[in-house]
Amino acid sequence: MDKRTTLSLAVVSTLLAACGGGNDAPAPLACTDLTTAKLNIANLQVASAVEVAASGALPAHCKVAGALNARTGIDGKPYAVGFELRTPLPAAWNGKFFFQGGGGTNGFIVPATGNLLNAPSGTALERGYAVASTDGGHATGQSDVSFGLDPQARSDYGYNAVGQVTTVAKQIVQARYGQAPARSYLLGCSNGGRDAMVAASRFADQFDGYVAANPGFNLPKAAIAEQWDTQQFMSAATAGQLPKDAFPVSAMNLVAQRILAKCDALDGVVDGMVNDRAACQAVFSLANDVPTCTGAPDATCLSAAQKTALQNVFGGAHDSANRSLYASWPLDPGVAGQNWRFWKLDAGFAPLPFNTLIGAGAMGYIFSTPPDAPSLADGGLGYQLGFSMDSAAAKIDATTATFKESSMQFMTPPNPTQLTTLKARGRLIVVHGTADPVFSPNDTMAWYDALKAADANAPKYARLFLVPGMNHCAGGPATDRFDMLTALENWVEKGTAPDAVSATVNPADPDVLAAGWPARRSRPLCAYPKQAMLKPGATDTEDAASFECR
Ligand SMILES: [Ca+2]
Repeated sequence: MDKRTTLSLAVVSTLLAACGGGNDAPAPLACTDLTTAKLNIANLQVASAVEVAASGALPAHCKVAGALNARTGIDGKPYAVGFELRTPLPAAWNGKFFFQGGGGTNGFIVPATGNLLNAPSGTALERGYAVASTDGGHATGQSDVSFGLDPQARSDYGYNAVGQVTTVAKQIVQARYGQAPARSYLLGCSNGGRDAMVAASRFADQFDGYVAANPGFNLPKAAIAEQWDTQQFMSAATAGQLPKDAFPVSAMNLVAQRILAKCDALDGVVDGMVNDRAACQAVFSLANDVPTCTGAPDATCLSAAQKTALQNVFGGAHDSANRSLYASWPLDPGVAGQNWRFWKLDAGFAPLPFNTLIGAGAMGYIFSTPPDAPSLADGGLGYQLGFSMDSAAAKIDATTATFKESSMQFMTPPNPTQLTTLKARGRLIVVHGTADPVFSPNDTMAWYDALKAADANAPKYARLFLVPGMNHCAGGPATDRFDMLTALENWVEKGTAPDAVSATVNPADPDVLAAGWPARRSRPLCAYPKQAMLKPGATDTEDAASFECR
């Protein structure tokens, strides 16, 4: 630093001090002093602020549990935006803030350790981040969707909880350390991926980067698809059968085998993976490439009814005038994955798909305006089968005097192809499994294509990585272990944009074990629209280095 710079800084410092900033900033507060009274933040109640000793891999830290905006809903129930903030000891803080996205319909506070999703190990807290999480504005529990009867609870779940908790958590971080975080990131999958995409649109002034994994981007539309899928699966069911019976494990295994027979080699190597998704969609056909049974269905064929049902599922939800209500789905060998089956056909802990067990209630209570508030005593199957793709589906866009925001308004990012603040200061990494059974990667690709059409420079601030074979957030026959936080840090902090991110298999994954893949298998995940293809002449087909993005 030369003399002139030193002098300038001294002048600035003096001026800041004169203005009440800089040198006379409040001293850091001890953990147990992070109380309601001492923080004195509007509408904040701190329930506890305690020092937590190091345990296992988790470092010693300060845990603050609190709530914002305690109130009574129009349903007479108590509500608040609950949150947790965990901050490393001052010497261990990396100077950064991490918001941990939620999941499902939220309803409880996930410990704010900073789940890194697909990273092979570790948490954001272990990496030195201050980490926040929220219950989304209702503490009704994991599967209670009745908060959808209160309009403010809907808005809190859709976007407001993330926005408010971020603002307050950063104020507490500032109080704890005496300085604001230098960088702020949001990482989440599923509804947490949606949190990230919504924040990249609504709260782009608050974050420097985001990882949105398998995002519930157009979640109310995806919820319509949950009703649609169950209707289609049941169209192939005989009396007394449920979706899991109409489509036994052998049926989806057959579909996966036929997809592999047609598409596996397109990427240069027969390895049980279809990396050339685009070419596969062009050449594979359920109608032509899966044998139709002439007698009773068995492991080598599907009945005409089964084929029709699957064609309708993969073709995507439509109304009676054949207008698309959501998106189509890629045909990928991951449709035989256990997690695919869990969501679409058989949750296992109950004889219905999870798309029924969570999807009926979410649709009827949270995404329909006014709420349908159906009985869910049958697990939601009756509601799903009676759901009208015309009148009921239209309720995702409806408003009333009481419910002033439609579910598409409170759940989806406003203007998702006009990310001007993000463009100016942030970076967005979106990750999506090509065999996600909940949110269609085709919907995510359509968004990204539209973003690029609106702004040819979009890859400078937003990139999409598809994970061949991966189910919802993880699982499926896939290389589903990868560290997107490090990729994001390198992009934001070093200016290194990710073209390819190395991924490995989870050797304990049941789908990987069933496929018999070696634990050392690695593949590059490629920035869309590129795909991982075997390099000409490469021989070690288990090594990511043998593949290139093209
Ligand atoms: Ca292949």
